[in-house]
Amino acid sequence: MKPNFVRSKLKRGEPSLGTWLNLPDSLVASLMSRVGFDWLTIELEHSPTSYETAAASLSILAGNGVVPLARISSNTPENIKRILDFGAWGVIVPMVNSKAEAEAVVAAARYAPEGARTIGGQFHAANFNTDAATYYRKANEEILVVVMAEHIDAIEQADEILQVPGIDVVFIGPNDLSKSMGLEPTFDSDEPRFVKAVDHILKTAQRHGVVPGIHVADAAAARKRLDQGFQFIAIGSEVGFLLAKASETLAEVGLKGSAGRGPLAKY
Ligand code: 3PY
Ligand code: MG
Repeated sequence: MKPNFVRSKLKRGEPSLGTWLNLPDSLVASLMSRVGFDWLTIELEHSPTSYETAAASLSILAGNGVVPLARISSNTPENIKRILDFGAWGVIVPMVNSKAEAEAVVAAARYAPEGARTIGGQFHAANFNTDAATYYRKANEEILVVVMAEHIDAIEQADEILQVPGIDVVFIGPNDLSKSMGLEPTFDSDEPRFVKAVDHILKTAQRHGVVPGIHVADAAAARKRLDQGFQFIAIGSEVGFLLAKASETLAEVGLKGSAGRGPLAKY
């Protein structure tokens, strides 16, 4: 069974960079798998991607040596089980705001005795280049379980949430987090309450031996978060990169036209 090298890196205390795949297209996954990111996350929360497209993309990523992850649409056993059975090497679960919700994530993502994931499927083992029996024996050591801290409730409950055994990474969603605090959605802010919330997750994660992660908008922000001690860092998305580069190129030419709209969102 192929080892999940991202999980190993993170457990050794090393950083790991990835990005988001929002487009429902396995060819895009194939192209992005050549860039050099350690991992790529198929977005299922806010994108139109179907399970069929996701499964094809997960297989391409695994085949090309990139760790295939997926963010599911909400924290249910069905969502977690299905994407892992379709071959994701890890699951990113949005809006985990309490200890009970974190326990539910682990129960769905890990086989007994750590959890209660049910047995079945073929693509999970195939994506790890192994047979089903080996997968069932070893999956708990390879699957990356990521809970998102993206609500003020999760900040307040962080100490309890991050004590739940079986969680590998806590990943901050800055946009939902700021919105839940009554602020404008943003990837970063100097607003003291936001800065304090991010710092609280970082310190609490480090205290409990959970890997701290965060979504950032660009390279400078990734550097800043790495320097602070974040390890699992997502930079924007493939759509963001596409729009940013296209806007920048057009702006550089400097002709006025329908494109005079300025740079588009980075996410
Ligand atoms: C957020 O910023 O809310 C996110 O979910 C980022 O992944
Ligand atoms: Mg979010």
